[in-house]
Amino acid sequence: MATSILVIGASGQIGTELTLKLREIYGNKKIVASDIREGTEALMESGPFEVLDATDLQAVTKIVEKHDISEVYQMAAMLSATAEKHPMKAWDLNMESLFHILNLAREKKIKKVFWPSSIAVFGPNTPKNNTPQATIMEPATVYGISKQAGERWCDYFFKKYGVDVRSLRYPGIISYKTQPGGGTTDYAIEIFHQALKNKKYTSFLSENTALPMMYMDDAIQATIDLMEAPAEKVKIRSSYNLAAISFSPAELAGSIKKHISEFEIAYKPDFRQEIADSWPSDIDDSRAREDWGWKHKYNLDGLTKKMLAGVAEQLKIAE
Ligand code: AKB
Repeated sequence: MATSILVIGASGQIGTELTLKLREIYGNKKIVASDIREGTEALMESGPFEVLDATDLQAVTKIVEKHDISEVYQMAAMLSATAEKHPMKAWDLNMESLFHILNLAREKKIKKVFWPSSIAVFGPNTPKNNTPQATIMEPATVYGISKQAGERWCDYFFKKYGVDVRSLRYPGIISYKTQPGGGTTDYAIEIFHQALKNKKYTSFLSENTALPMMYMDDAIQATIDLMEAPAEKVKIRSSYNLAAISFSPAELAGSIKKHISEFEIAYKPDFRQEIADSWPSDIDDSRAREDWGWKHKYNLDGLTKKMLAGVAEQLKIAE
Protein backbone atom coordinates (compact mmCIF):
# COMPACT_ATOMS: atom_id res chain seq x y z
CA MET A 1 0.00 0.00 0.00
CA ALA A 2 1.16 3.50 -0.85
CA THR A 3 2.67 5.78 1.81
CA SER A 4 -0.01 8.35 1.09
CA ILE A 5 -2.35 8.94 -1.81
CA LEU A 6 -3.12 12.33 -3.36
CA VAL A 7 -6.40 12.95 -5.16
CA ILE A 8 -6.23 16.04 -7.37
CA GLY A 9 -9.67 17.36 -8.33
CA ALA A 10 -11.10 15.85 -5.15
CA SER A 11 -14.02 18.29 -4.92
CA GLY A 12 -15.36 17.26 -8.34
CA GLN A 13 -18.10 14.75 -9.16
CA ILE A 14 -15.89 11.64 -9.31
CA GLY A 15 -13.08 13.01 -7.08
CA THR A 16 -15.39 13.43 -4.08
CA GLU A 17 -16.69 9.88 -4.02
CA LEU A 18 -13.31 8.42 -4.97
CA THR A 19 -11.64 10.22 -2.05
CA LEU A 20 -14.29 9.06 0.42
CA LYS A 21 -14.00 5.45 -0.77
CA LEU A 22 -10.19 5.52 -0.63
CA ARG A 23 -10.40 6.93 2.91
CA GLU A 24 -12.77 4.10 3.88
CA ILE A 25 -10.33 1.51 2.51
CA TYR A 26 -6.91 2.91 3.47
CA GLY A 27 -7.73 5.21 6.39
CA ASN A 28 -8.67 8.89 6.46
CA LYS A 29 -5.22 10.29 7.18
CA LYS A 30 -3.59 8.46 4.27
CA ILE A 31 -5.72 10.11 1.61
CA VAL A 32 -4.93 13.75 0.86
CA ALA A 33 -7.71 15.53 -1.01
CA SER A 34 -6.82 18.57 -3.12
CA ASP A 35 -8.69 20.93 -5.39
CA ILE A 36 -8.79 24.56 -6.42
CA ARG A 37 -11.99 24.90 -4.34
CA GLU A 38 -13.21 23.32 -1.15
CA GLY A 39 -15.52 20.31 -1.38
CA THR A 40 -18.50 18.84 0.45
CA GLU A 41 -18.64 18.75 4.23
CA ALA A 42 -18.03 14.98 4.18
CA LEU A 43 -14.88 15.46 2.11
CA MET A 44 -13.52 18.41 4.10
CA GLU A 45 -14.15 16.84 7.49
CA SER A 46 -13.00 13.28 6.87
CA GLY A 47 -9.30 13.89 6.19
CA PRO A 48 -6.54 16.24 5.00
CA PHE A 49 -7.35 18.80 2.30
CA GLU A 50 -5.03 21.12 0.34
CA VAL A 51 -6.04 23.97 -1.94
CA LEU A 52 -4.22 23.17 -5.16
CA ASP A 53 -4.11 24.47 -8.73
CA ALA A 54 -3.36 21.32 -10.76
CA THR A 55 -1.50 23.40 -13.39
CA ASP A 56 0.98 24.81 -10.83
CA LEU A 57 3.95 22.42 -10.91
CA GLN A 58 5.69 23.96 -7.89
CA ALA A 59 2.56 23.71 -5.77
CA VAL A 60 1.90 20.11 -6.84
CA THR A 61 5.53 19.14 -6.08
CA LYS A 62 5.35 20.79 -2.67
CA ILE A 63 2.25 18.83 -1.67
CA VAL A 64 3.71 15.56 -2.96
CA GLU A 65 6.81 16.14 -0.80
CA LYS A 66 4.94 17.46 2.25
CA HIS A 67 2.66 14.42 2.49
CA ASP A 68 5.14 11.78 1.28
CA ILE A 69 2.80 10.90 -1.58
CA SER A 70 3.41 7.74 -3.55
CA GLU A 71 0.22 7.48 -5.64
CA VAL A 72 -1.74 10.19 -7.42
CA TYR A 73 -5.25 10.14 -8.86
CA GLN A 74 -5.23 13.15 -11.20
CA MET A 75 -8.96 13.82 -11.67
CA ALA A 76 -8.92 17.57 -12.51
CA ALA A 77 -10.25 18.32 -16.00
CA MET A 78 -12.53 20.58 -17.99
CA LEU A 79 -15.36 18.43 -19.42
CA SER A 80 -16.75 18.31 -22.95
CA ALA A 81 -19.45 21.01 -23.03
CA THR A 82 -17.46 23.65 -21.09
CA ALA A 83 -14.30 22.85 -23.05
CA GLU A 84 -16.09 23.72 -26.32
CA LYS A 85 -16.63 27.22 -24.89
CA HIS A 86 -13.02 27.62 -23.68
CA PRO A 87 -10.90 25.49 -26.01
CA MET A 88 -7.43 26.82 -25.12
CA LYS A 89 -8.12 26.93 -21.38
CA ALA A 90 -9.37 23.34 -21.54
CA TRP A 91 -6.30 22.20 -23.46
CA ASP A 92 -3.96 23.90 -20.96
CA LEU A 93 -5.71 22.52 -17.88
CA ASN A 94 -6.23 19.00 -19.22
CA MET A 95 -2.67 18.62 -20.55
CA GLU A 96 -0.56 20.53 -17.99
CA SER A 97 -2.20 18.79 -15.04
CA LEU A 98 -1.33 15.41 -16.61
CA PHE A 99 2.23 16.33 -17.60
CA HIS A 100 3.09 17.49 -14.08
CA ILE A 101 2.10 14.14 -12.61
CA LEU A 102 3.72 12.05 -15.35
CA ASN A 103 6.96 14.00 -14.90
CA LEU A 104 6.90 13.61 -11.12
CA ALA A 105 6.50 9.85 -11.68
CA ARG A 106 9.31 9.86 -14.22
CA GLU A 107 11.54 11.55 -11.61
CA LYS A 108 10.49 8.77 -9.17
CA LYS A 109 8.89 11.27 -6.78
CA ILE A 110 5.70 9.19 -7.05
CA LYS A 111 5.21 5.52 -7.90
CA LYS A 112 1.77 5.13 -9.46
CA VAL A 113 -0.63 7.35 -11.38
CA PHE A 114 -4.33 7.16 -12.25
CA TRP A 115 -5.61 9.44 -14.98
CA PRO A 116 -9.17 9.38 -16.37
CA SER A 117 -9.80 9.26 -20.08
CA SER A 118 -13.29 9.23 -21.61
CA ILE A 119 -15.55 7.90 -24.37
CA ALA A 120 -14.90 11.39 -25.81
CA VAL A 121 -11.69 10.01 -27.37
CA PHE A 122 -13.97 8.55 -30.05
CA GLY A 123 -15.36 10.62 -32.91
CA PRO A 124 -17.90 10.60 -35.72
CA ASN A 125 -15.87 8.12 -37.81
CA THR A 126 -15.61 5.59 -34.97
CA PRO A 127 -17.90 2.50 -35.17
CA LYS A 128 -20.93 3.52 -33.09
CA ASN A 129 -21.87 0.17 -31.60
CA ASN A 130 -19.74 -2.17 -29.52
CA THR A 131 -16.86 0.24 -30.18
CA PRO A 132 -13.61 -1.76 -30.03
CA GLN A 133 -10.70 -0.92 -27.73
CA ALA A 134 -8.50 -0.11 -30.73
CA THR A 135 -10.31 1.58 -33.61
CA ILE A 136 -10.59 4.83 -35.61
CA MET A 137 -10.75 7.65 -33.07
CA GLU A 138 -10.57 11.16 -34.60
CA PRO A 139 -12.34 12.97 -31.71
CA ALA A 140 -14.33 16.04 -32.74
CA THR A 141 -14.23 17.95 -29.43
CA VAL A 142 -11.45 19.80 -27.60
CA TYR A 143 -12.04 17.61 -24.56
CA GLY A 144 -11.79 14.46 -26.71
CA ILE A 145 -8.60 15.70 -28.40
CA SER A 146 -7.03 16.40 -24.98
CA LYS A 147 -8.04 12.94 -23.73
CA GLN A 148 -6.70 11.20 -26.83
CA ALA A 149 -3.41 13.10 -26.63
CA GLY A 150 -3.24 12.33 -22.90
CA GLU A 151 -3.68 8.62 -23.60
CA ARG A 152 -0.78 8.67 -26.06
CA TRP A 153 1.39 10.45 -23.48
CA CYS A 154 0.48 7.91 -20.77
CA ASP A 155 1.48 5.06 -23.07
CA TYR A 156 4.69 6.91 -24.02
CA PHE A 157 5.71 7.53 -20.41
CA PHE A 158 5.05 3.87 -19.58
CA LYS A 159 7.08 2.52 -22.51
CA LYS A 160 9.88 5.10 -22.46
CA TYR A 161 10.34 5.73 -18.72
CA GLY A 162 8.57 2.81 -17.03
CA VAL A 163 5.97 5.08 -15.37
CA ASP A 164 3.22 2.95 -13.78
CA VAL A 165 0.27 4.88 -15.18
CA ARG A 166 -3.24 3.43 -15.41
CA SER A 167 -6.32 4.83 -17.08
CA LEU A 168 -9.98 4.20 -17.92
CA ARG A 169 -12.18 5.61 -20.66
CA TYR A 170 -15.11 6.60 -18.43
CA PRO A 171 -18.62 6.64 -19.88
CA GLY A 172 -21.14 9.18 -18.50
CA ILE A 173 -21.04 8.75 -14.71
CA ILE A 174 -24.35 9.04 -12.86
CA SER A 175 -24.37 10.13 -9.22
CA TYR A 176 -26.13 12.40 -6.74
CA LYS A 177 -23.64 13.26 -3.99
CA THR A 178 -21.80 15.95 -5.96
CA GLN A 179 -23.14 17.79 -8.99
CA PRO A 180 -21.24 17.24 -12.25
CA GLY A 181 -20.12 20.29 -14.19
CA GLY A 182 -19.97 20.95 -17.90
CA GLY A 183 -20.45 17.46 -19.34
CA THR A 184 -22.64 16.26 -22.21
CA THR A 185 -23.92 13.30 -20.20
CA ASP A 186 -25.08 15.58 -17.33
CA TYR A 187 -28.70 15.44 -18.54
CA ALA A 188 -28.89 11.96 -17.04
CA ILE A 189 -28.34 13.49 -13.58
CA GLU A 190 -30.41 16.67 -13.95
CA ILE A 191 -33.39 14.54 -14.99
CA PHE A 192 -33.62 12.92 -11.52
CA HIS A 193 -33.60 16.26 -9.70
CA GLN A 194 -36.31 17.63 -12.00
CA ALA A 195 -38.36 14.41 -11.89
CA LEU A 196 -38.53 14.63 -8.09
CA LYS A 197 -39.01 18.41 -7.87
CA ASN A 198 -41.29 19.17 -10.86
CA LYS A 199 -42.30 15.80 -12.35
CA LYS A 200 -41.05 17.01 -15.75
CA TYR A 201 -37.76 17.57 -17.55
CA THR A 202 -36.63 19.06 -20.85
CA SER A 203 -33.67 17.12 -22.17
CA PHE A 204 -30.88 18.91 -24.04
CA LEU A 205 -30.24 15.67 -25.96
CA SER A 206 -32.77 14.17 -28.34
CA GLU A 207 -35.06 11.27 -27.51
CA ASN A 208 -33.03 8.43 -29.03
CA THR A 209 -29.46 9.58 -28.33
CA ALA A 210 -28.04 6.48 -26.66
CA LEU A 211 -24.72 6.90 -24.82
CA PRO A 212 -22.55 4.63 -22.64
CA MET A 213 -23.35 5.29 -18.96
CA MET A 214 -22.46 3.94 -15.50
CA TYR A 215 -23.54 4.38 -11.89
CA MET A 216 -20.89 6.07 -9.72
CA ASP A 217 -20.30 3.08 -7.42
CA ASP A 218 -19.32 0.97 -10.44
CA ALA A 219 -16.94 3.69 -11.68
CA ILE A 220 -15.24 3.95 -8.28
CA GLN A 221 -14.95 0.17 -8.04
CA ALA A 222 -13.38 -0.03 -11.51
CA THR A 223 -10.90 2.74 -10.68
CA ILE A 224 -9.73 1.14 -7.45
CA ASP A 225 -9.69 -2.37 -8.99
CA LEU A 226 -7.46 -1.14 -11.80
CA MET A 227 -5.10 0.62 -9.39
CA GLU A 228 -4.90 -2.46 -7.18
CA ALA A 229 -4.36 -4.91 -10.05
CA PRO A 230 -0.88 -6.45 -10.26
CA ALA A 231 1.17 -4.49 -12.82
CA GLU A 232 1.50 -7.46 -15.20
CA LYS A 233 -2.30 -7.63 -15.55
CA VAL A 234 -2.51 -4.03 -16.73
CA LYS A 235 -1.69 -4.67 -20.36
CA ILE A 236 -3.10 -1.46 -21.81
CA ARG A 237 -1.26 1.68 -20.70
CA SER A 238 -3.08 4.19 -22.88
CA SER A 239 -6.59 3.69 -21.45
CA TYR A 240 -9.10 0.84 -21.11
CA ASN A 241 -12.60 0.95 -22.60
CA LEU A 242 -14.95 0.72 -19.60
CA ALA A 243 -18.67 0.02 -19.91
CA ALA A 244 -21.74 -0.92 -17.92
CA ILE A 245 -24.98 0.17 -19.60
CA SER A 246 -26.17 2.29 -22.49
CA PHE A 247 -29.42 4.25 -22.61
CA SER A 248 -31.14 7.15 -24.34
CA PRO A 249 -33.11 9.98 -22.65
CA ALA A 250 -36.36 8.19 -23.65
CA GLU A 251 -35.21 4.94 -22.06
CA LEU A 252 -34.11 6.71 -18.88
CA ALA A 253 -37.45 8.52 -18.71
CA GLY A 254 -39.20 5.13 -19.07
CA SER A 255 -37.26 3.77 -16.11
CA ILE A 256 -38.13 6.85 -13.98
CA LYS A 257 -41.82 6.54 -14.93
CA LYS A 258 -41.91 3.11 -13.27
CA HIS A 259 -41.53 5.04 -9.97
CA ILE A 260 -43.12 8.43 -10.83
CA SER A 261 -45.97 7.67 -13.22
CA GLU A 262 -46.81 11.38 -13.86
CA PHE A 263 -43.25 12.16 -15.00
CA GLU A 264 -43.07 13.80 -18.42
CA ILE A 265 -40.08 14.42 -20.64
CA ALA A 266 -39.69 16.92 -23.52
CA TYR A 267 -36.74 17.35 -25.89
CA LYS A 268 -34.96 20.54 -26.87
CA PRO A 269 -31.52 19.59 -28.20
CA ASP A 270 -28.84 22.29 -27.96
CA PHE A 271 -25.11 22.46 -28.92
CA ARG A 272 -24.43 19.38 -26.80
CA GLN A 273 -26.39 17.24 -29.26
CA GLU A 274 -23.55 17.51 -31.79
CA ILE A 275 -21.05 16.38 -29.16
CA ALA A 276 -23.23 13.39 -28.20
CA ASP A 277 -23.73 12.50 -31.87
CA SER A 278 -19.97 12.19 -32.28
CA TRP A 279 -19.69 9.61 -29.45
CA PRO A 280 -20.40 5.85 -29.51
CA SER A 281 -23.72 4.42 -28.31
CA ASP A 282 -22.07 1.51 -26.53
CA ILE A 283 -18.51 0.29 -26.23
CA ASP A 284 -16.74 -3.06 -25.96
CA ASP A 285 -14.88 -3.32 -22.66
CA SER A 286 -13.90 -7.00 -22.93
CA ARG A 287 -10.19 -6.17 -22.45
CA ALA A 288 -10.88 -4.70 -18.99
CA ARG A 289 -13.00 -7.75 -18.11
CA GLU A 290 -10.32 -10.19 -19.34
CA ASP A 291 -7.17 -8.43 -18.09
CA TRP A 292 -8.11 -7.44 -14.52
CA GLY A 293 -11.57 -8.90 -13.95
CA TRP A 294 -13.84 -5.85 -14.38
CA LYS A 295 -17.55 -6.52 -13.68
CA HIS A 296 -20.29 -3.92 -13.40
CA LYS A 297 -23.12 -4.20 -10.90
CA TYR A 298 -25.79 -1.64 -11.79
CA ASN A 299 -28.24 -1.89 -14.71
CA LEU A 300 -30.62 0.92 -15.77
CA ASP A 301 -33.38 0.11 -13.27
CA GLY A 302 -30.86 -0.43 -10.45
CA LEU A 303 -29.28 2.95 -11.17
CA THR A 304 -32.68 4.66 -11.33
CA LYS A 305 -33.68 3.25 -7.94
CA LYS A 306 -30.44 4.43 -6.32
CA MET A 307 -30.63 7.87 -7.91
CA LEU A 308 -34.27 8.49 -6.95
CA ALA A 309 -33.62 7.44 -3.35
CA GLY A 310 -30.41 9.49 -3.10
CA VAL A 311 -31.78 12.68 -4.66
CA ALA A 312 -35.03 12.42 -2.63
CA GLU A 313 -32.99 12.21 0.56
CA GLN A 314 -30.94 15.25 -0.47
CA LEU A 315 -34.05 17.29 -1.29
CA LYS A 316 -35.51 16.46 2.13
CA ILE A 317 -32.32 17.60 3.84
CA ALA A 318 -32.30 20.83 1.79
CA GLU A 319 -35.91 21.72 2.76
C1 AKB B 1 -18.74 14.52 -20.43
O1 AKB B 1 -19.95 14.42 -20.73
O2 AKB B 1 -17.99 15.40 -20.88
C2 AKB B 1 -18.14 13.48 -19.51
C3 AKB B 1 -17.50 12.36 -20.25
C4 AKB B 1 -18.32 11.39 -21.00
O3 AKB B 1 -16.30 12.23 -20.23
N1 AKB B 1 -19.15 12.99 -18.63
